[in-house]
Amino acid sequence: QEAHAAEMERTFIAIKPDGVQRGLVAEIISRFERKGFKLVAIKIVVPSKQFAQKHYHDLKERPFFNGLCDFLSSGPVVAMVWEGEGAITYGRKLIGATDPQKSEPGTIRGDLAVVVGRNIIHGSDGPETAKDEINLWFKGEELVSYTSNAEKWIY
Ligand code: RTP
Repeated sequence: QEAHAAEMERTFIAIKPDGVQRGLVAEIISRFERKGFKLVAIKIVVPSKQFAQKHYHDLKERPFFNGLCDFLSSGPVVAMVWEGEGAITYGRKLIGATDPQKSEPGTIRGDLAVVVGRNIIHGSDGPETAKDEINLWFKGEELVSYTSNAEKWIY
């Protein structure tokens, strides 16, 4: 039981300030929940600019880095960890392409966002970043292991 939970794939998902301000928290959580992923951590925080810079450190050479960090630290962010088979890759699929003009209808960004600078959600892009981002945003004890009965029916 415990070992199984420890091996299960986890991804870091954040609803950015625009998603929170627009009242899309429940809509976004619902999509991950209905898919069959398991919510193992959640909190609402206003990240400092320094924290945003840490989160986006891979993008520090990009021209939009400063504006992006200002934006992420401009208001409340809902930080979450979702668990399940393929949670990282499929989470990205649920989210859709980075630029909402290119994300398919049916995806979170395709259905709910319009421009790349206000694309409402973040999701880890691979196993290494998922681990780093979960460690950056959460303490170990904030992750909750529990058995979901639904796992008997949804894989
Ligand atoms: P995310 O990490 O937020 O899920 O986004 P991503 O991997 O799909 O895209 P990435 O290239 O890592 O960019 C991270 C975030 O930077 C903002 N961005 N702005 N041209 C621009 O103004 C621009 N390009 C990217 C977006 O908010 C993107 O999600």
